[in-house]
Amino acid sequence: MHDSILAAEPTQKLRFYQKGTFTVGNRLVSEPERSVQASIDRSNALTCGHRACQGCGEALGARFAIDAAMRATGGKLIAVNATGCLEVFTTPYPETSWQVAWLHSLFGNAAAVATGVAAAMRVKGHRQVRTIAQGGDGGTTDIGFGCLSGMFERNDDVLYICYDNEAYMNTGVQRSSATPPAARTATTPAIGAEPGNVFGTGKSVPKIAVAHGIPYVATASVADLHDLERKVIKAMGVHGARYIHIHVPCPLGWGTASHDTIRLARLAIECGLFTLFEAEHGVITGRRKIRQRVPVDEYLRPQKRFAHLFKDAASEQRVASLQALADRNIAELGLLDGEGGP
Ligand SMILES: Cc1ncc(C[n+]2csc(CCOP(=O)(O)OP(=O)(O)O)c2C)c(N)n1
Ligand code: SF4
Repeated sequence: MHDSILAAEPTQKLRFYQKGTFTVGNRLVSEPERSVQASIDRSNALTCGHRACQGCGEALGARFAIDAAMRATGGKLIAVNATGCLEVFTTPYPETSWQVAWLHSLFGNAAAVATGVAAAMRVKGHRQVRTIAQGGDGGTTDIGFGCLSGMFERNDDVLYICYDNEAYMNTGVQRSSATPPAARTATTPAIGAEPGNVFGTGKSVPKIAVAHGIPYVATASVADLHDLERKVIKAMGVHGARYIHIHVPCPLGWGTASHDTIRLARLAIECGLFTLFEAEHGVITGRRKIRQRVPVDEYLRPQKRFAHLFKDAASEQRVASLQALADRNIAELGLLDGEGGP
């Protein structure tokens, strides 16, 4: 299963409409190409009964990611989880929704704790037991960033997964360094001459991970769960430091309908504000081209965090600035048909 998925990438012949959940699409592809979730043998590492909001992209992304990692490692997996929504909604004491060996670290040290777990497994001779660290964008791009960079720089044998919902959701939607410009959060209110998050701030941790030259970096999205599984399986086939950054819409923090999670994740990609790429040892080796380009306002309008951008004509310039950001992303990776690159 594992090898055949790898052999099938990246040119699996599926139509666009099949790319959402893959529950229907799965029946249309050959057995070896079906997703991990399509198998009755899936591990259900994150099982039912957790307390995520309806339509939580993070819960969906984590279930697919960890099940794929369980498949790739034959269940020999330890997951270290930073503080945040994923930790809180899965483990209200004394309950747990995890069916995988799972540790809660502090908010900012998941990468360091995972490094210790991986070293302990090595020293004890359990080399087949693999380690994952996971956390939200606040835990990853802000408070845990030093530990993460250390883990990359030492090339520790850990896959770190960031679930990027673009703010500190668990504590009431505060801005992180992954919050997009203009977005309203509790700490970037929609008031004043430049409402919402400030333009020209923030950072791209996927790009920073690439700059560390680690064996594998990928971005992924709940818009394409098959691609997400493929990237996790690929990452688990490699040793050393690996990083996957998954875009996960958050209905509560974004002010969106729970049934719109996948649609918004897809629009983020199709407008160019979130890009899908892979890199190995510091070199970009793959990117997902845009299939049906849309202007950024199609993605922004359904979200209450951007509602102030559509109240008056004076905000048009700010939407144009976001469009310019998307255009830059698209140009940087050559995401339109006919453009070159890997
Ligand atoms: C050192 C420390 N500071 C602050 C907190 C409070 N805290 C818990 S979860 C959280 C936000 C988590 O945000 P993020 O990492 O983006 O994950 P999300 O909840 O959005 O998935 C904060 C600030 C903490 N637990 N520890
Ligand atoms: S606040 Fe957002 S990330 Fe947290 S459980 Fe709800 S939808 Fe998921």
